Amino acid sequence: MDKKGITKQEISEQLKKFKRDDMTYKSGRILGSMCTCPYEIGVEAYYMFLESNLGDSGLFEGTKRIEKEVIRMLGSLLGKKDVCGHIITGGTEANIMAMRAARNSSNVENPEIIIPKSAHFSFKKAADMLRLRIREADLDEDYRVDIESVKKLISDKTVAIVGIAGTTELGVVDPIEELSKICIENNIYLHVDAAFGGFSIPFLRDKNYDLPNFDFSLEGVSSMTIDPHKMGLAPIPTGCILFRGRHYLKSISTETPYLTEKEQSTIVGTRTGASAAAAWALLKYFGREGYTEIALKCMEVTEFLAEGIKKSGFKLVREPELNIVAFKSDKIAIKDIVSEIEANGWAVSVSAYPEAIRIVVMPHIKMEHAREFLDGLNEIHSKLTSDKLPQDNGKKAYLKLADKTIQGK
Ligand code: 0PR
Repeated sequence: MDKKGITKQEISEQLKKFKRDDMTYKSGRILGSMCTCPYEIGVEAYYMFLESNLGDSGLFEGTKRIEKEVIRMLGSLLGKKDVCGHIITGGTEANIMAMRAARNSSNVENPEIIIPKSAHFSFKKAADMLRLRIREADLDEDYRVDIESVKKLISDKTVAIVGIAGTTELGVVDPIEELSKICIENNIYLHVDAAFGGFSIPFLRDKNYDLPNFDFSLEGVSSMTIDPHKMGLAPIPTGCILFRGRHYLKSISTETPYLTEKEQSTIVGTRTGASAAAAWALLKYFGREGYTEIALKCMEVTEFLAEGIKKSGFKLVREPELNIVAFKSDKIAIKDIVSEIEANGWAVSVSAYPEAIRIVVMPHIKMEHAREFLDGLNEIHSKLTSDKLPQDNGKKAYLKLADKTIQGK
């Protein structure tokens, strides 16, 4: 640290320099992220509650009430008004809390959890911290968890089964109804990771999208992760864990003798109340109708991208179920496609299983971005395979080249 401080203006100038090297969601160029531009009203609410600490909530009774209201609103969105839970840092903390509750309320030696092969890596972190053995269930041909594989892995050491409502890599929804039945029959804790899908599946179901039930209305579901900082448009960090009953929270609580509250169930101690305020503001502002519109727009762009990708000569891994499109090629290596896409200024990500280029169609990706991306993709396909482009795409590619030349002058 320097001995003397610098001026506000110098600070601002220096920070701007750092910021220049960051990508922005607004540019529409970030295609591989589950986060997006935090919506204005959420940011304003966040600022209002910057000093509020839910880790010592007796000092912040108002924020505590906000958190309770958010939990109730998200509970009712996910099939049960009287759930309990917390606004936390994100999906990772939520999944760790859920696995901890499952383990602590089971009292089993050498506990095991059954997770789909498609589960987010946060379960590996949880297993490592909590000393749980992971049993990975296979996926079916649609990349959903295979129910027979789950059944085979159940033993007297199983403390939890995990289902995913919107997988990280492909946005697929597991058959939670079947998992719920299995968990009821075998008296096993069921956690549903809806970090990504929680803020879109209910709305798309309202609009008759063919998506299965996945929430607390299924009796076997013990807990759910839902992340307002993904499709909820909240600033980072805003995650949420919901439990069916208070006893689960109790099973992971620690005594906190000198605080205004005598016990704490979250992993994080000092915990911002700003996230809860942002989530509250957004839920109230958008309401069910507003979020439905957002989810539908994302699906519209997703479907447009999926069709365009098929026409460009690349192959979809599967038809998108939520707003993620994954594609590959039989002829070209993924890394070669990615480096061309990156050279065009886009940031995509690559899924591990199956290996494919993955586009998460978040609200910052508009039709115009999708169009520009597809134009580039057509060119990439023709360049890497030397296949002829269809007539109209060829024209667009030519116009784009001409445009570049003019700009270069
Ligand atoms: N559960 C699911 C289903 C997820 O997809 C994720 C994150 C998590 C849990 C963990 O959530 P947190 O990251 O909030 O702890 N999925 C994204 C991923 O790993 C997160 C992400 C977000 C990645 C933004 C990149 C990025 O730019 O792919």
